[in-house]
Amino acid sequence: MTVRTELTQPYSDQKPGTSGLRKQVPIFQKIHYLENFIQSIFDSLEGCQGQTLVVGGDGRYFNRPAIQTILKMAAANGIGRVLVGQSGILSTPAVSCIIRKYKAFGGIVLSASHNPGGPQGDFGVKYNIGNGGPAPEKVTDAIYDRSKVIDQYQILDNEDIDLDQLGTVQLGSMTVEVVDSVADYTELMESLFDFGKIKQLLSSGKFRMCMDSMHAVTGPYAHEMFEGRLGAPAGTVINGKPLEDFGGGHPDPNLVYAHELVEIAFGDDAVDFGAASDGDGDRNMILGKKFFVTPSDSLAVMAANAHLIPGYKDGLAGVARSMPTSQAVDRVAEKLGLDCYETPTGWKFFGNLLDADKATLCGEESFGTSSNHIREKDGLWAVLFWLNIVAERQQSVEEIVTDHWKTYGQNYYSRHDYEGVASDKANTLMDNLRSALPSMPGKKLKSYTVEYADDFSYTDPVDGSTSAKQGIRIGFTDGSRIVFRLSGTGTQGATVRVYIESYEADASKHGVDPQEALGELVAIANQVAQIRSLTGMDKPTVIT
Ligand code: VG1
Ligand code: CO
Repeated sequence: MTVRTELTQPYSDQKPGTSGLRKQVPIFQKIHYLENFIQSIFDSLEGCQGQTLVVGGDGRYFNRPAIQTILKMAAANGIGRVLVGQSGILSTPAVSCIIRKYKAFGGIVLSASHNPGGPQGDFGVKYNIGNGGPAPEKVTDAIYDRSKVIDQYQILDNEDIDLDQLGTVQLGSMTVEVVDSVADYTELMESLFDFGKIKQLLSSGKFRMCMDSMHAVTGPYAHEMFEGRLGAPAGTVINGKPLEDFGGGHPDPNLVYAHELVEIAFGDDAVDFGAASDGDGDRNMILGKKFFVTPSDSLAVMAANAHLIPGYKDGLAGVARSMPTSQAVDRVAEKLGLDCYETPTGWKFFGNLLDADKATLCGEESFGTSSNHIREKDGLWAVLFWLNIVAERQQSVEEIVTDHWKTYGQNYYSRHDYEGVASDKANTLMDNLRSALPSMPGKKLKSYTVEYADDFSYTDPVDGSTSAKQGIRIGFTDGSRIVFRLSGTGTQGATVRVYIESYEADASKHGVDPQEALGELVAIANQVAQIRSLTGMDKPTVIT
């Protein structure tokens, strides 16, 4: 077995986005494309020689060959040991869990999350650091800088290893341990939640749930957890077999793409509780019987009820949300006397707050919530959190949420996505907004008055690093907001995201359709950003 040095030429488009490098599969299959990026990671890591890495992915097309390449390159680059999930499968939260549990140096997650998979679908590579979380910007910037000048990479000439067989094999001087994909993660969940109580609920015969794994990575985890340990009847988990193309679906847990679950939770014989997770298992959607929980509300309800959960019974250090996420959790924090942090979009910005114990719970409007148990968002954790709340309170999901609104008021919230917009048009839209910002404060737009208008800039309270241009915010005197930003996870053209929020304290006005409640603000968003004329679209492609 010899280490081979391959000469290569740099690609100019390997800048990681909101969550790693995401490209269409044929791009990753271009000569040396994957290898260049992986070598750029190794070249940017100081002190990784002899250390342990964790490697796994969501099982999508190209997962297996990519893992074989990464293992041979890790061995050639002097990595001491790699823990790889059986059959190449590890959910994003499981990678984070395993990095932390075994004190690994870092990990490589192979996923394009909620983007479709298959030979013409998307693939992605993300590097996570030793705390188990996505690499911060200074690391991803270093990787990108390296990728622009890379001229060679190292790889071991060796046969592929058997990823399906649990156990240890040698790859040159590096040890590869093929580990059980679900065991460590399941053990962590059992340490946080009252499995006994949840089991009573799920096996009582009086409470029916449906978990839609969308043919993505959480299938094996969900089968083991809900039908295995928690006594839910077989069939509780649907679409539980991970497929390379997710069965042709779009593994994004929202009301549009998780339509099978939506029919089960909103149909004539509706279940009491529905949940879905995304391609790599870090997102979640929570449904009650004919009731949708807005992700921003989900975070707020979790914060308000955390004391009911064994893992959080001693209280929270603080909470954090991404800037576009609704301010529902801020109201809970205020009442409970907790610090509340506002970060840019992307889980990497929560890492320092969690490490410094400034925040315990974090969340994003994009169906992502998690806590300090790992350093990624965590789909099944959120499902268990909700089940534990339901088991404790013995109330329905709808009752829990409407009670919450009575106490804290309701933050009406919606996100409108305009996908597949030409990049120059999307940039013009943002530039126009930016230049209009100084003239906005004090302006009257329909019945609203602008209080502030800015481009969000974040200074990390722990390491002092700043991240500018993180989204345009227009805030109104009554607390309503409109936020505009461009997606950093897409692979074709640009996606304009518009986030709209208003606050309603009066309980008699709660529970209205958000599109109706937010109608005037939506019209204002269209007007100030000239969305129709610039994108040529008269309505969003996805509304969540
Ligand atoms: C989107 C979401 C963001 C999330 C990111 C990664 O990013 O808005 O909240 O953290 O996806 O999630 P963007 O830049 O497209 O808006 V995942 O589950 O794709 O890793
Ligand atoms: Co994801």
